[in-house]
Amino acid sequence: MRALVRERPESYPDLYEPKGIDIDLELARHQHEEYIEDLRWLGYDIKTVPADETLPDCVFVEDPAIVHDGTALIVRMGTEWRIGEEDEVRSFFASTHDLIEMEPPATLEGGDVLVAEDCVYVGLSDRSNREALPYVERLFPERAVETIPVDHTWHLKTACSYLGDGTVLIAPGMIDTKRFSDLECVAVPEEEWFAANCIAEGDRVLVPAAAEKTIALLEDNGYTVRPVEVSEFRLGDGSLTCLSILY
Ligand code: CIR
Repeated sequence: MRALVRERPESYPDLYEPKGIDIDLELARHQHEEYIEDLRWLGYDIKTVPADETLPDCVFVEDPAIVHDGTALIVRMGTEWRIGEEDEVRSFFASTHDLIEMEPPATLEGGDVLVAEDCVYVGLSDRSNREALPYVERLFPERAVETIPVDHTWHLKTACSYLGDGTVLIAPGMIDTKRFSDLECVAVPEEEWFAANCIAEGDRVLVPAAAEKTIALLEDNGYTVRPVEVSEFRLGDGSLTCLSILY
């Protein structure tokens, strides 16, 4: 099992400073290093691509590619300031994976793709559109592809994540859970909506450290939980899955 992460650029705070959001770059560096250790604890070998200072959000490497079974789908990002992030990721996978390149008018971001055993759920959001669906079907020929409207948050996986074994963790009220027809939904407490984005591997799960109730909930459900400090990435509208491509 491998995880691709991307170094955090020094320019990361530049997008947020004008909005009055103060990101502590040194703390972000520390949290990113800890996050990498946490992925190792889950069993992942870590691969790293360098940052691009002209792309402040490039640390959120989940979004520019979706990787499955020896193939990397290189997306067209739906966010103008993030276009270009896919180049380094494409170069990384080019020597080891088949590549599928997305053409206009399709747009998709990895945060809108939730992969379960039998079905792939694609969030239709400001970032990802219906024209992207044939690409997802090509990447996952053995699975059904379903859509879920994303109206209340940025990406589908801002509001849910797959825990494995037919279970999805969800933030209540942020997505239509009826769409997960064959999955069991476990809801995080409403005030801990940000904890719906977790990373699970077997019975181990990474959970945002600030989500005390969710940590207790998952422990009660038999998981071994590792709390992860991601405050500086939450300030940039990211969470746990956003910081890696698991493949
Ligand atoms: C963005 O708005 O695109 C970034 N600031 C955050 C991306 C987080 N990625 C994700 O949820 N998959």
